[in-house]
Amino acid sequence: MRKINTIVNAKEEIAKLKNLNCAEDDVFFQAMEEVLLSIFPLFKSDEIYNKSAKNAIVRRLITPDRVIKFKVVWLDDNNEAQVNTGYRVQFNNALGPYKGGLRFHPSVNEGVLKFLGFEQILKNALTGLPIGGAKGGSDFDPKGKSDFEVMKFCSAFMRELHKYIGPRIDVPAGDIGVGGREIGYLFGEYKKITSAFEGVLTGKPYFFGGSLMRPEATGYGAVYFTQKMLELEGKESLKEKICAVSGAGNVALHAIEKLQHLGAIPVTCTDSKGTIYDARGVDLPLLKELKLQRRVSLEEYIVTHPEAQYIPVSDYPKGGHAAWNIPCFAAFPCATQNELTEVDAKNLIANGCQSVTEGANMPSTTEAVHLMLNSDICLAPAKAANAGGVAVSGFEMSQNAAMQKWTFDEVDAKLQQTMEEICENVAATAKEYGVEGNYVDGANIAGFKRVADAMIAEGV
Ligand code: NDP
Ligand code: 2IT
Repeated sequence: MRKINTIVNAKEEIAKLKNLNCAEDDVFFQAMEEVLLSIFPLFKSDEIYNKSAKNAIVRRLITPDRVIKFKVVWLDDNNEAQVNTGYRVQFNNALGPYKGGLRFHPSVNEGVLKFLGFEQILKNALTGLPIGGAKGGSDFDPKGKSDFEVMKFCSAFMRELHKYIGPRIDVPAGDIGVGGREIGYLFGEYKKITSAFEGVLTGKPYFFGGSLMRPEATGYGAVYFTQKMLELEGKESLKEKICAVSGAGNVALHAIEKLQHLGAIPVTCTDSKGTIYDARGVDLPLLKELKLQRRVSLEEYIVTHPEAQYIPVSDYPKGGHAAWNIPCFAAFPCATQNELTEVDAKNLIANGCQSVTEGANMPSTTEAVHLMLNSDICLAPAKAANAGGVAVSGFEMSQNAAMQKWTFDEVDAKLQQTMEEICENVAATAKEYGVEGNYVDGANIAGFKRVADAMIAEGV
């Protein structure tokens, strides 16, 4: 039998694994390849992971425990039936109950949710909390729907999903298109069906079991991570520095908020239609009004701020994005996958950017990651830098189980401590495995070690 430490060409091995359960152009393949390229050297250098071969750890890690796919039928405001597809990818529960968000967006398909669920395994492992990895969602588009339609969709979605989840089994939360409103409707339906008031979802509104500062957690956490990384790498702090941020949703708004608390100057934000560049610093109260209350396009920003610039997608640099073309000290991609391309990485490097923090999941393309790792940029990978959201979800599970409510300051302090510990662990792991300063490899190796150790200890 072939021993894993005889692998000489990781790329060859990955090409074989690719055929098992993903298409070459799939985002799942992109996520898997990056992790496997980071961890294969580990098998050569670390005897204990020879155990991985006989336990088929890699093969088991890249294969979800189960992929649940279901039909969701709901009535729109004209009383016409609409049909969507729902999913839950329960990837790995070696470390705890399946845990991860739900995404409602027309681009959702099995490949997208497998990539997100796979990333979630290692992210959740990095938090040090007892949570496994999962992701779910639907191709339903909440945009342009009335509250009532969103409620009816969420109820129909939960009528199927409830069969597969539970506070000790699988605990979904929010992601793109799923915030407090959707979690509230999903929770209400779960409660009606099961009669159980229990912590089956996180990201709940505070007054029925949510944790204070869960909405802020991912964005704040990404900034806490960046502060620590800059300190460890001997770079200047964020104070008074120009920052470019993408997205205008949960993660972006709170990254902007924390950057402003620290005296940094975030000058951009984006949505799917365009980019705002406000050289004086973005007006956060206005942004919150546009995106959280009125749910309108960013173009409206310039109605009250004509001195700011609105750049529609049609005017973006060829193959790139306007936000990454603006000179900045630190960049925070916080919208969606593959929103920072090779063109963008070249622009950031040319403009002297010092750090890129992935608030979104896998926002940088493979080519962009490669360029940034070979530049002066410190790259904070998503599975470490945006783990603050799921960490506070873990705190919400603790509060629900103990029937407790923690204060905002308590949760904030625990979040900051968690992000700093993740950052230090990732940096130390990179150093230990001979890739000092490479936070991508550090995060992949550190996360993998925790999950692999548990899988081996739990047996086949
Ligand atoms: P939201 O739905 O709150 O906001 C998403 C933002 O990204 C919106 O501004 C949206 O613009 C934009 N966006 C979404 N899809 C696209 C696209 N295809 N092209 C361009 N812009 C797009 O989501 P979140 O802020 O919660 O999530 C953002 C990212 O952060 C995602 O990658 C998510 O997986 C990740 N993340 C989220 C966590 C959380 O706790 N919420 C935790 C960890 C990671 P528009 O409104 O025009 O669609
Ligand atoms: O990508 C993510 O980490 C999330 N969307 C949050 C998951 C969670 O369970 O809080």
